Amino acid sequence: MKLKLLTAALCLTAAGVATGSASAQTLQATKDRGTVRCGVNTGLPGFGYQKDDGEWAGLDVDYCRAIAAAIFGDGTKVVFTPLSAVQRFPALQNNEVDLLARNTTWTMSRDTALGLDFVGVNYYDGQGFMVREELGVTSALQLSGATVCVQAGTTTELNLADYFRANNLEYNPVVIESQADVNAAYDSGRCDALTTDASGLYASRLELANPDEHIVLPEIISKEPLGPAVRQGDSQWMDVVKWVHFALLNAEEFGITQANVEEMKSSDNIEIRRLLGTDGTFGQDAGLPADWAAKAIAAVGNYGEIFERNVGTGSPLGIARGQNALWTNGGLQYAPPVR
Ligand SMILES: N[C@@H](CCC(=O)N[C@@H](CS)C(=O)NCC(=O)O)C(=O)O
Repeated sequence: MKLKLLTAALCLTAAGVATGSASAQTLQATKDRGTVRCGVNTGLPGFGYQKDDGEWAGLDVDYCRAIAAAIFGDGTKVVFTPLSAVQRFPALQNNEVDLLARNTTWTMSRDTALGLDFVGVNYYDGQGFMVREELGVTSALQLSGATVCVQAGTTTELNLADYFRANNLEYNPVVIESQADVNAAYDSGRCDALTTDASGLYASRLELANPDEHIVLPEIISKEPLGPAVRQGDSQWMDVVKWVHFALLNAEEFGITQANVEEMKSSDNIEIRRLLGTDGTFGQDAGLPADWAAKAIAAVGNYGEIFERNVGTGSPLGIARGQNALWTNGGLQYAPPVR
């Protein structure tokens, strides 16, 4: 038990330690190299995973491609580095990747003690539980005495401890480094429950032998705002990653899609023309080509298109927009203007 807690503490605080500021040259280094180095999940369907043909896919993966397209006009100029939960922060701190787009929760300790900067939230999530339906449990509060499978080095592991302690429930955590092994342990019956981000539960369920035999319990026990992160101390690079995120959201708000982005460049709406680079010098001011946003949208579509394709109701994960709807549709996704 002590050892397991130590793993989590290491991951959240001292791992990799290089918490100082980044050399403020990531954009130039990226241009010189000709590729963006993106730290992604080792294999989380819908977010970051390799398809059967080896091609990377997922919502986070599309963010990497959008950034490459904004810089190079070409969304294929990305080197993907798969990282486990424990590996991800040292990889970013040690300059092995230029950003993390890896279902990573924005927390205060990661933003401060770990020397990272989060650029925004590309998926509002929360932690949940999955159990076998035959267990007859309908609430997480009935899990007293349960054995719970959880991945090491995650906020998940820490929230689990908080939740059971706060509710005076006993539990036995089974802490495992790789999510594939977490899923396998749960599937083999080693644990009564599996806990992770709700998005991850949908993905994990797909990988079980009989997905229909498992239910997700109603409690969401934490806030998990997931988003891209960069090294602290390089505001120019942070701006690039941040504004690509905002561009994808603004594109959805303005009805700019992968299919119509070219014609939208001559829209009567000046806000659209500013975003697409046919009015003003917004791209150049960020160290990017004038058509940075147009290229990003042409490569992967707007935020809504990215969401639907990878995790939406028409995808195998079947997730509703919910909190990830635009603010104009009652959701939380909101981007500042290109002005
Ligand atoms: N959002 C949480 C959890 C992130 C996380 O690593 N989740 C697991 C479960 S969904 C995962 O992606 N595992 C895949 C892997 O490490 O291969 C965090 O940032 O700590």
